[in-house]
Amino acid sequence: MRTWQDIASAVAEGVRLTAEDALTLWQEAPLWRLGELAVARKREVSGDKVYYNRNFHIEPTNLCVFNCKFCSFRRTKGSAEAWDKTMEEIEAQVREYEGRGVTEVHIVGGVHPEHDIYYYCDMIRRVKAILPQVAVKAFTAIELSYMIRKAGLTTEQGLRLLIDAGMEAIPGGGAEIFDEELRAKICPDKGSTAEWFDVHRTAHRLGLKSNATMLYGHIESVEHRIDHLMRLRQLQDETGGLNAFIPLKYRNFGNSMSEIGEVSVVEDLRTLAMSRLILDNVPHIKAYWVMYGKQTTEMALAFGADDIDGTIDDSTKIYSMAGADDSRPRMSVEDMCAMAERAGFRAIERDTFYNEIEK
Ligand code: V47
Repeated sequence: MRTWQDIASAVAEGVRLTAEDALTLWQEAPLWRLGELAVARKREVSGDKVYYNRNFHIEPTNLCVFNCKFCSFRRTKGSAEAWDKTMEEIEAQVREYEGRGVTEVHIVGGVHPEHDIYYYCDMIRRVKAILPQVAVKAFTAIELSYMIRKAGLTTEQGLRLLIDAGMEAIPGGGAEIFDEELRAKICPDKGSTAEWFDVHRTAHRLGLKSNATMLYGHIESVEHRIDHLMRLRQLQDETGGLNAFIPLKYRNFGNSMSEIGEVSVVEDLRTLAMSRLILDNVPHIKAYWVMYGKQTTEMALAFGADDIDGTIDDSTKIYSMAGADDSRPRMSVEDMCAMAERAGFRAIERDTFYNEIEK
């Protein structure tokens, strides 16, 4: 077995990590060295830039046919905390962003038992009618797979309908952890790993870009995380369709795995750095500030992240319901620029496709 020092030197020269070497590096290299290697890799891709965007989320419903053990967001029908927004409510939310320079709307929610793919196509059309210049990044692979199968369509047919309605990119959610045995424990009834890959692979073939996530810090081991990242690296070798990878730290408030606790910030930084090093073919590693909180996000920039997500404007509840620092997450452009500068980088506004926005 090679030492972590040998592996680090090889990585610095651009050698691709094997699963075995990744494990040694992850477990044995000191934190500062992982940061050094990951930032050097980040610089090859995005120089001294750190990306952010002006975005908001629509969470149409928190009713869900699935019952994932880590989820703090889901409510059952009849609960006082359940919601299922009407189209008029969604349109009213979207109208608030007219003329405000927003470039992306992220639409994700529970997998509703009744709404079908035609309902979601209508939703996208209504959003685009109000904000035509805004990119619609919509629905996790699990929501997509469910609505497409329920309509009796193939993945390609379903995605084509949504693309015709105006869907332009797919967010990374629903990936959780790809290992099938673990998935059966933390989200037994949820759409499978195979479904997640089928949706993303088909989307890439149709020319859509997508993101990928990994839910970590629960019952998985470092080996499971490496397996997850290797499967994504393989997909990216095949299709090149992934824009960004987003490690999502399990937050333990208000769900049925709360007794597990949360991993340390040091573990977050190791996971970010190792994601950057293993995923040598995915251009962007996103430190999602809503989930990490602002302080860890700033530190993440010293561990290979080059994207912090966006302004959000208090439009998502998934993380505040799971115990994240900000109960009403919003960040100004000035604060995002200041954060990037303090970390020694230059903040660049981007659109969904990482085109830079001219000032
Ligand atoms: O798939 C749910 C995660 C994801 C918890 O693509 C939890 O740009 C931690 O995917 N603790 C949805 N995580 C969010 C998501 C996302 C977020 C921001 C940007 C993008 C992007 C995608 O949230 C779910 C699940 O993995 N999640 N509950 C929890 N208690």
